[in-house]
Amino acid sequence: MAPGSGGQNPDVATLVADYVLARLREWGVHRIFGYPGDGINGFLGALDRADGDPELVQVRHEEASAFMACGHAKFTGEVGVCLATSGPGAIHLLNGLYDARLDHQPVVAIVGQQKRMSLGSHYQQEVDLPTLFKDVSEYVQVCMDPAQARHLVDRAVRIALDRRAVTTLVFPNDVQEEEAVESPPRQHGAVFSGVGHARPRVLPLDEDLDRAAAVLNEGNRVAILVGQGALDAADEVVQVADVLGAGVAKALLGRAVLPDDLPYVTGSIGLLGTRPSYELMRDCDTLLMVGSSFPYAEWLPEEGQARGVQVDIDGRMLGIRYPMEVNLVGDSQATLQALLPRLQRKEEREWRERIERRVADWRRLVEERAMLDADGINPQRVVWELNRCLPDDAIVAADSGSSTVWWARTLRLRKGMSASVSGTLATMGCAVPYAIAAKLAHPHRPVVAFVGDGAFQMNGMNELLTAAKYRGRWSDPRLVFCVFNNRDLNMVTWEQRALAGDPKYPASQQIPDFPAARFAELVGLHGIKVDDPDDVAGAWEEAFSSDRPTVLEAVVDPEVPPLPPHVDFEQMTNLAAALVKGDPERTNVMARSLREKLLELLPGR
Ligand SMILES: Cc1ncc(C[n+]2csc(CCOP(=O)(O)OP(=O)(O)O)c2C)c(N)n1
Ligand SMILES: [Mg+2]
Repeated sequence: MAPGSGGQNPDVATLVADYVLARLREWGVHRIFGYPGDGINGFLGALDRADGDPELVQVRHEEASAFMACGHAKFTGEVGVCLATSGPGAIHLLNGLYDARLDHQPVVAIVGQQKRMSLGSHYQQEVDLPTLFKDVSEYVQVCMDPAQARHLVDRAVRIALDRRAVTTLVFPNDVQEEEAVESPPRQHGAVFSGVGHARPRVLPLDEDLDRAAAVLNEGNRVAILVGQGALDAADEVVQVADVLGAGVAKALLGRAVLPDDLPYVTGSIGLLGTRPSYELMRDCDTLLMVGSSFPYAEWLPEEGQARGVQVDIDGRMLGIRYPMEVNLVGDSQATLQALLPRLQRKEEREWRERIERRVADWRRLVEERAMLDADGINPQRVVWELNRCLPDDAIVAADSGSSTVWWARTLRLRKGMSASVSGTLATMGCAVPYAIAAKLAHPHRPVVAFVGDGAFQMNGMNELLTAAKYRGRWSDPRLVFCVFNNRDLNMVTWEQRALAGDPKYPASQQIPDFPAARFAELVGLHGIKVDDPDDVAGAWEEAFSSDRPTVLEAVVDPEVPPLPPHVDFEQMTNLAAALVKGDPERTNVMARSLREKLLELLPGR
């Protein structure tokens, strides 16, 4: 349907809302995640008339629609669009929009508003939306005139894509239902915008590439850190790592850049990361950072220890984590391609071999830790068994909690897989909506979500209803929500112990033992509950061969420590203090933490 053709019914005049949808369609938007309200009645009517293009995906809570828009962007590279009514609906969007903003995802939010004539009167559901959305949005505008709609849509989508940012359009409900103006009158003040955005190829200047190459060539022990900005530069990262004899660590959002089976890939970095990543940064003399804004400086080399080169498409993100010697604004792929002919192959391979030995040793340790018994199931075992049967083209999303640690550390990604988390906002509640958005976008790929029981109770269980609502369209039903039932807000419990030196505080930490698998059955999905480690492998097989989306509820031991890869003296002292102060689980905590650490000290390590 051409913009403004008035939908399917020729008797219905083209309204502003119809026009906006048609314009979004021209921009390639075919799915909008949203929830109704009379503030967007005009859009609901228009969506009905649009007859499924764009389709409305109806969620349980507006926050989920923003998470889904963000997840759609993360797993497709396209702009994600969400829709909410005025006042409360708009407010509910915010956390999901901040998730997109902080992880640099292109998302457009469309929100309703009261009629123009009521604004400023303390009217019902009247909220100052431009002010409310100002911080989260790169661009926020209210459509006060039908003639504005065209350039507002064009700018909102283009800015979202170009800046990889959130943009927000506010439509008073009377404007939505006014007759559309496709082409503004040819008079002073009118603007005539167009559709289309092409990603540029951004390359640093030759002299800066030369400087970068000199730093990398002069180094003896090169470490590479990749983030999501390197997702389309996998081959180039491999080649650069090979020439430089370097190891490659991955920030959380860059986990899918390289598979975990390459011998020099040290895996995730940071508190949730691996020991070889920690050692890579500790021992390197040169750091090449590509497409990452990994925030924690204490996991990077010490200032002065290494010379640095950074590549980022966004110049604002350069030199803010480590004082780099050469800061290159550029596409990761094009920039690495341009660097490669300037790099000299390092003939001395001792550094690379050292990294590979550490990686191999770490992988054995991860398996051994996963196989340790526990009270209930060791959560690492759940992920280890998944490694054995995870289909090739799987998409794996994780929530925020201790399961993020197992996702980051124990889950082994192979070529062709995709993965994401709420990397920078680190918000709870993202995994289930991300997974649903991924399945809608890639119905033939298997999708797995790691969800803590706290996150499941917070919002995940509600969105199971959304999965149940749409499951009929998936001929490949492989969508598995793995719920880690530990009756605890475990990540924070451990943070209290190791960072604050406080014992577990049951009033804030313990949560109800909720029957997630039974709940899944109740809403028409498949539910599997496992509490015996020997049943985990079979449970995964069953989940992947089920005829419908499945909740795999694993009853796991909350006292298995999500230990950081390197425990410093202060963390140990804090943990000891927490236990002395009377942690209700001190016996188990002691036992499990010691065993995990002792494994590292076994002869041969
Ligand atoms: C919206 C939000 N609220 C609170 C937090 C702080 N927080 C981070 S992890 C966590 C615990 C999550 O518990 P659960 O989902 O059960 O996972 P677990 O750590 O137990 O595996 C909390 C409360 C957060 N990151 N996001
Ligand atoms: Mg929990």
